[in-house]
Amino acid sequence: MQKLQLTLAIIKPHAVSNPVVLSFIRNILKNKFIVVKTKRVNLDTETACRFYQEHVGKFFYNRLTTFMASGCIDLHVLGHVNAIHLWRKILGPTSVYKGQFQDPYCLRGMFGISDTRNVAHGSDSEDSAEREIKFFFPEFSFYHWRLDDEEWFR
Ligand code: RTP
Ligand code: MG
Repeated sequence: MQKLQLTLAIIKPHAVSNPVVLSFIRNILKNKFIVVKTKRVNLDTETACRFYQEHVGKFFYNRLTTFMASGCIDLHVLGHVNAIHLWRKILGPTSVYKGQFQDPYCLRGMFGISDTRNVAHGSDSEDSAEREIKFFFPEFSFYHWRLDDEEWFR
């Protein structure tokens, strides 16, 4: 049995508000992952600050949390045997500038505007994915999802 790994993808406000970019991203999600859950929200700054708690004190914390509360974001729980790595590979490096040189076809390289407006977020480990999915989808049952894993690969 192959275990289905889950990750949280967050499409940032500037990408959600651009129909061309959004439809490009949605096609990737649909073709490469099992899209388990999707929700569009407009965060308040306090919630954005709680979500990005690990970055408190860093120089980009205020601009990141303010930006994430500046418009709608799309939240996606994505499933794939290698979901965390695959989504982060598709995203590319945090730095848009690096992305443009290292992998011009990564999402951040193609559609990133700055290191804050870098298109999307991806969980960086299984622990982060579980914490982040629970943060936005408190009702989500990992237990039942795991029991169903095998079904997807028959
Ligand atoms: P993410 O969490 O968004 O998937 O991005 P990441 O793992 O590649 O990067 P991380 O270090 O977790 O940073 C979270 C978000 O903070 C902004 N950031 N700006 N040098 C900078 O200006 C800088 N470093 C980080 C980015 O928007 C990044 O997505
Ligand atoms: Mg990160």
